[in-house]
Amino acid sequence: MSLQAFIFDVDGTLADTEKDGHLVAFNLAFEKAGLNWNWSAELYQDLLAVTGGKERIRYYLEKFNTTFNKPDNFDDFVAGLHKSKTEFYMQLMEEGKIPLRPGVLRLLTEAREVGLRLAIATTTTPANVTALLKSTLGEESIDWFEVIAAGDIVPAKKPAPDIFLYALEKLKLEPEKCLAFEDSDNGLKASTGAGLKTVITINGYTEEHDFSGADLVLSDLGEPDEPFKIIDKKGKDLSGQNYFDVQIAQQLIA
Ligand code: XBP
Ligand code: MG
Repeated sequence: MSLQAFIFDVDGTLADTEKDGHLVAFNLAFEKAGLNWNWSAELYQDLLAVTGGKERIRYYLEKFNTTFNKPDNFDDFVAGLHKSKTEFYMQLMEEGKIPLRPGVLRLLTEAREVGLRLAIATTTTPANVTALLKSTLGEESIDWFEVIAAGDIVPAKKPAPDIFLYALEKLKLEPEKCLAFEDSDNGLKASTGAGLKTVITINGYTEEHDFSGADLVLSDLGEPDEPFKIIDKKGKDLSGQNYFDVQIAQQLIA
């Protein structure tokens, strides 16, 4: 079988973590630091143009809060704020309120049954990835993924391809033998930049993004009793299909 592995993005792809997870955690960290920054869901849509929490805080100050008097040790200030945000995010994950998106567990299970290798390539921090996996799939699910490529492990975050290239290097696989799953334009630029065919599952923050380079655009991965919506089949014949499975994945790679 030419298809050897799935490489998953996390935020927006495995679970809808942004609005009810990361955004809440950012605002809790700002409040704890005594800052009167409170990012609205609308502002966060603009801020999501920049991946990486530390980079996003800098972007916010550059574009949306230019009057803030930056402290001397600004790098440490941002790093400290982001560390606090990550602690709040992990607490939110432990509360278990953010479920996996439709079809994710089903596809992961099918992939493991047929011997496909699994990897993660995400801009968020490793601690956030394991917190999400623990809260949704249990501790043992961390071992399902041969590679968890996350956050600052690479010099440049998405849309740079670095994180996907890192995952491919660790897998020792050519991109042609893998399929990537993403939710955003930044993520798609990163995966296609690494030579990967890519399935997009959109969400509220990304539905208007440009997915020209994608191989398939879906509402989500679907379930037998909760069919997906095909947003753009990119010329593929998906007649009679109600959910994304390994067989469709193999067609995309063939
Ligand atoms: C999404 C991101 C991350 C999260 C916030 O990552 O861009 O920055 O929004 O997490 P992906 P951090 O879609 O690649 O999973 O604050 O840990 O960066
Ligand atoms: Mg994403």
